[in-house]
Amino acid sequence: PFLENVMRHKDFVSGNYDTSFIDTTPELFVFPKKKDRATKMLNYIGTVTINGFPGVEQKKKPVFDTPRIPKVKLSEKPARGTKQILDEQGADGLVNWVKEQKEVLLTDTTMRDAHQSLLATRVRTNDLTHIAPATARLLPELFSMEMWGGATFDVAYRFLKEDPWKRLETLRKQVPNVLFQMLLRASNAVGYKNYPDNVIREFVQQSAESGIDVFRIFDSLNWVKGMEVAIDSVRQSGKIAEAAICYTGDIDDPSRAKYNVEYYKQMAKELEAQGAHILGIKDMAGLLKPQAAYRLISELKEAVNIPIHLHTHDTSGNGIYMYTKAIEAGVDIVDTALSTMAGLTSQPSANTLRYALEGTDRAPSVSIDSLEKLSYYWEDVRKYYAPFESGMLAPHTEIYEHEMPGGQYSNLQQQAKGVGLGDRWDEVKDMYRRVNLMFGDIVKVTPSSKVVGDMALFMVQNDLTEEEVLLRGDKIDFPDSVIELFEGYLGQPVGGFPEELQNVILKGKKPITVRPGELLADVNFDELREELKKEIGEEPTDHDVIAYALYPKVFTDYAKVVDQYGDISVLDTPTFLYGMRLGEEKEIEIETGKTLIVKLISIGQPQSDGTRVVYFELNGQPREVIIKDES
Ligand code: 3PY
Ligand code: ZN
Repeated sequence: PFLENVMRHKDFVSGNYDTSFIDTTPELFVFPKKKDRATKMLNYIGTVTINGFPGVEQKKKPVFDTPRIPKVKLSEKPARGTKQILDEQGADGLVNWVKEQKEVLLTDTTMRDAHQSLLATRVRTNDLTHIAPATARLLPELFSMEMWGGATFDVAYRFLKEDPWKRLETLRKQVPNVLFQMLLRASNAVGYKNYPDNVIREFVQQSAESGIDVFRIFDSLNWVKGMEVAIDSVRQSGKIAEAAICYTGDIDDPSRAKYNVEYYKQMAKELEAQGAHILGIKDMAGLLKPQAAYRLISELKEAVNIPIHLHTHDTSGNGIYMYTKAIEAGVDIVDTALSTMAGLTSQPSANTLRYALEGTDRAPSVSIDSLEKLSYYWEDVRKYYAPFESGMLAPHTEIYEHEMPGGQYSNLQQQAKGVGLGDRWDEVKDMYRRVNLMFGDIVKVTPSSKVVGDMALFMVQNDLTEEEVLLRGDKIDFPDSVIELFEGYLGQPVGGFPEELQNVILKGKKPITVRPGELLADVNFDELREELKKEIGEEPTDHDVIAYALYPKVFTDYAKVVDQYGDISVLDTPTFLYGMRLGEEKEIEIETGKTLIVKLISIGQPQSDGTRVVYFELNGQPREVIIKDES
C-alpha cells in the first residue's frame, strides 16, 4: 500500500516532487484499511437507503411484484438461429440467407433502443440477464437482438456503475443463437464527438471479439465520408456492416426537396459501394409516413442489391401502418420491441405487427405466445424504472413538425427544466424546428441533434430570433457544441453549411472540410494504459483502456465507485435504486456460490457531524456502517 500511495499521489504523478517528498508527505503512510466486499456492499445499500439515487426522488422503496419469467427448459440448448448462419457461412452467407427469406425478419430492440427511448437508457444488466436465456429459447427466429451501443455504453459507466463489456459478454453466453446488434455512431463511436481513427478501429475490434455481430453504422449528418473508417473496420472484423441512412424531412413534401427520393437512392448506392452488407434506414425521429415508406423502400430495392433493414420510432402512432407499407414494398428486416416496451418514443410493438401481418405472405414466423410471455416480464421490470419514464402518455404527432429523435424528446425537456425553461417548453420545441431550418435543414441525430437542441435552448433563453443571431452574432457567445459543428468537427452536412451563419458563428476562425479523423493524431494505447494504471492503481484491461480513451472522466469516476462499493451490478434493481426497507431481508449473490444475507435492522438519528449509523444483520451477525446523510 505504501507504493500504491506513492504512485497515486498527485504530486508524484505530475512530477512535482524532490528528494524530500517522502519525508514531507505524511499521507503516504496512511494506509486505508481494505474494506471487505460485504462491508462495501452494506455501505452502498446504506447510502441509497438514506440519500436516494440520482434521478429517483421517491425515497420510500415501493413494493414490486417478482417479474414473471417464462418457464423454459434451460437444460435444452436454444434452437439454431442467425448466429449459426453467420458463424458457419460468413457475412456474405448470412446476407444471401436474408435475401432468400420470404417472411419479414424482426430485430428486437427491447434491450437497447426501447429502454434508451422510454427509460433514459437506465435498464441494468441484472434485468437483462434474468430474461436472456428465456429469450434465446423463445425467439430463435429473430434476425437479431439490438442490445448494445448508442447511449447504453456511457450510461452503464456513468449512471449504472457497471461495465458494459461485461453485459455484452454475459448476454453472449446466454444467447448463443441470435445475432447481436449494436448502434455505432461511425466516427463518434458511442460518444458525442469524432475520435481518432485508431480508436474507432480498436473499439470495433473489441466489440466484435466480445460478441457483436451486426454493426449499424450511421453518421449524424449523413456524411458517407465520415462512415468510411467504421465500415472498413467492421468488414475487417468479419462481422456485418449495416450502413445506415438517417431519414429526415419528408420525401412527399416538395418544400423539403433537399431530402428527396433521389437523394436517398444516391446515398444508398454510395453505402453499397463502400462495402455495406445491409442497408439500414434509420428513421430516428419517426418521420417516415406510410405512403412515403412504400415509395422509398420500393425505389431503394431497385437501387441496391443488399437487404434493407428499417428502423423507426412510433412517436406519432403511425409505426405499424408505416411498417406494413414498407413490408408490402419488400423491406427485408424491421425493428420492433416487445409490446410492453414498445410504442410512443420506442419502436412499434412486435406483438402488434405479428397480428397485423396475419394472413399475408410476409407474416413473420416468431411465435405470438413467446412474444406475449416475454412481454409480461418487461411489464413487471419496467415498473422499477418508473422515475425515468418521460411522461409522454399518448401519440405525439407534433413530431412531424419539430423532428426530434425519439431519445432526445424527454432529454431536452429535462435540459429545458434545468435552465428554468420548463414553462416555455412549447417555445423550445418550435425553436428546435426553426434552428434546424436556420442551420440549413440538417440531419438531426446524436450528436447533431444535441447541437440543434443546445442552440434552441440558448435562443429561447436569450430571447433571440434568427435575424438577431445574424445581426448581433459578433457579440454573442454561442454554445461550444454549436461552434464545433460549424467548424466541421462533426463532419459536413448535406449541401454544406449556410455561409453567412457560419461566418457569424466562427468569428473569423477557419472551418475544416476534411474528415476530422485525418487531423486527429492516433492515440498511443501503451501510454494511455500507463496513464490509466496510475489513475486507478491497478492493471487495466483492454476494455478499460478503450473505455478510458472514449470517456476518460466517466471511466475514472466509475472506477472510484467500484473501489468504494465493489461490484454493485450484482444487486437487484429495486435495492440498487431504492435501497432497503426496515426489516427487509435480501439474498445477494456477490459471485457464483457466494451469497450474502442482508437484513436492514434500523437507522440511527443524524449525529452532530451529519452521519447516521445504519444497523444491519449480515449472515445473522450484527454489522453497522456509518453513512453521511446528504439531506
Ligand atoms: C443513438 O445514437 O444513441 C441513437 O439512438 C440515435 O438515434
Ligand atoms: Zn432509434
